[in-house]
Amino acid sequence: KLKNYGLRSSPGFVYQQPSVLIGRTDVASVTSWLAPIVWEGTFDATLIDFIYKKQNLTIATTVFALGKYTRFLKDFLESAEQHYFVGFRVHYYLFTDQPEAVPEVKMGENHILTIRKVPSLNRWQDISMGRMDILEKLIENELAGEADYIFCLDVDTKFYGRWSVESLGRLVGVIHPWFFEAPRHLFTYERRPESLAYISEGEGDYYFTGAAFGGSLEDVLHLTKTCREQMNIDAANSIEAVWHEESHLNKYFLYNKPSKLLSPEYLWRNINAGASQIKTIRFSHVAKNNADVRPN
Ligand code: 2GW
Ligand code: MN
Repeated sequence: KLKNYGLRSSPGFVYQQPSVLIGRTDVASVTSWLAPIVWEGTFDATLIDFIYKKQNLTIATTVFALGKYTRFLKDFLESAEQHYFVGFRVHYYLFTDQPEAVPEVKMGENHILTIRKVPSLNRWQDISMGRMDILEKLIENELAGEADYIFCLDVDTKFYGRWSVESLGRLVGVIHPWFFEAPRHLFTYERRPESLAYISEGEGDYYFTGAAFGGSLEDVLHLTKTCREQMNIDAANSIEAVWHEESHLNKYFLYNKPSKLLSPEYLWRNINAGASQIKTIRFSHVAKNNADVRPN
């Protein structure tokens, strides 16, 4: 007679058998340092939800909307409420110079929004790079005991599909939608050795977007602190990396390998453009008229 170790059939509901043999064959779903790369078809949403449900996690999520970028908030927030960590605890921290311009969006169960006023900035590069400093302070001073994971997202974006617990990990990077098929010498890393974001032509793993990254509080604190320090040193040396904090983020990920990577499903470039490997678009940049939203 078989012993059952006092357990009921675990985990107590029926789901498809995971296969040792069958998986995605058109894309890599693991890196050379054995971090998963998340694509449609690599996880069972029902099963992974079940596993994480018991942990009662809170996902802090930051977004910045200064100047004309407040116009993106309505679609960002409304679509997030349709697709982003539905059924899990989410605390959005929205940083803006115009709290009065934040639209009223109905939050789902266990989702809350905190609005923080920040000073307006003239140079857009300072808005983009300044996020690292604000994130560092937020995590350091406020999030301990309040959240378990954090994601930091661009606001000129919209959700179209599920983004949930399958994305959680210690340190999470998202592969940039323009470069996933490119050899590394073509990546838009910072190529001037004078910048601390410098990566030579023969180095690099993937090109990561600055528009979405995350992980545990501890790991993202270290990331934001390091990028902020490196950008300050660059500034003191009168150099600014070609893609600002995105360049420093890529340098950081070269030395601190992400424990999980999200495929370009998690930041696509344009909802109307396709690629055979992209079976579902979860989150995408929205088309923006730069001349219209970028005064300087
Ligand atoms: C204004 C003029 C020009 C560029 C940006 C801005 C601007 C940005 C702004 O007026 N107000 C504002 O709130 N932002 C915030 O910065 C907003 O959250 C936005 O999503 C984020 C990054 O700027 P964005 O979305 O225009 O940059 P992308 O989509 O062209 O960016 C990539 O490269 C950037 C660095 O150059 C960042 O790394 C970004 O995360 C990347 O996606
Ligand atoms: Mn953007």
